[in-house]
Amino acid sequence: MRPSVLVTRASFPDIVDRLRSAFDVTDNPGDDIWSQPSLIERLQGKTGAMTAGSDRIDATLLDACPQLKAVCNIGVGYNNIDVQACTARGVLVTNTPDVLTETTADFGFALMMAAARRMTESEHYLRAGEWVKTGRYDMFVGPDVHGSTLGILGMGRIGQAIARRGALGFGMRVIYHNRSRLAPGIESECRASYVDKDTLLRESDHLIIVVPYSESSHHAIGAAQLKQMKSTATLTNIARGGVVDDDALAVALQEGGIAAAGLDVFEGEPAIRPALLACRNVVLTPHIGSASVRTRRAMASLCVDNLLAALGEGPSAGAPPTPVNPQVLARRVATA
Ligand code: 8YV
Repeated sequence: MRPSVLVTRASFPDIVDRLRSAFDVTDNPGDDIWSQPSLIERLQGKTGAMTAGSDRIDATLLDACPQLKAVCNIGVGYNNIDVQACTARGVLVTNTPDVLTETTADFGFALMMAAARRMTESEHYLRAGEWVKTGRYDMFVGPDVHGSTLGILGMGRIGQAIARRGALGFGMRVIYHNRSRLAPGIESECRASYVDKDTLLRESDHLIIVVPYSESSHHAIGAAQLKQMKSTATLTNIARGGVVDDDALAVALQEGGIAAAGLDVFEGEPAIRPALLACRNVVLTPHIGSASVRTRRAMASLCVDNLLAALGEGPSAGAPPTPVNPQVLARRVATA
């Protein structure tokens, strides 16, 4: 009997169709968001799942779906999945790194520039017909991006790609803070200097957050950290909701603690704090950092490759390209 798999979110039908050559596929063409009980129900009898950030895969779900062998997530981040619980039950987890690095760095840079140069705020003004009435020479002045200090919190692949854009394209001084310091060769290639977190907060003209979400990065930027920043600084979050304390950020934006923010991710998204919606000096986008056609297709394709291989199908059968918990594969080989 062919294995059955569940595809939880709609993406590119031609790419998802590749799964149909090997599996019985149940998908979600209407792109409904399923609650966890509904997800559990739909996963009954399924050996694999192609999941996204909106699906919570935890011990409760795994215990209710004992036949599940692979959870293949679209996205480099996988904080929606309890990887330890998966590993303990022999469930392979995969993600989609690398293919989105440059596209997401482009977007982070664009969001930072839009916040600094007040693009959303000034567009609202123009659309409201205010320009003809109240236009002034000094309207919407904001901080420069070129030649300023770019701070990066989290210096993985996307952080490094942002650093290169800042240093090489915009003549910025680039400083970063990360759990571990980069090798000297990578630091010099990115033209980025390692600093402690306090220095990063104090000296950045434009601070971009690219750190993965975990218990230890929860509210890494809260009221105390926002107070350390320059009142002329911008903050951009393209990492995950919850790394920044959105309530504290709304206060800082309203009170002039910082100049502006660019946010692509939110605590509790897709719901957005009303206090943030009320701020004029924030650019808000619906988690689209990786959303170029080519990259979203590449992510879906890598996810399909992972699912095929995880369940022993396709050209790399048994060796999914980007496993998160490869120890599950090693254990499968040892017990085969
Ligand atoms: C995804 C992301 O598009 O890769 C990630 O971790 O946040 C985005 O690139 C999003 O998670 C869609 O599932």
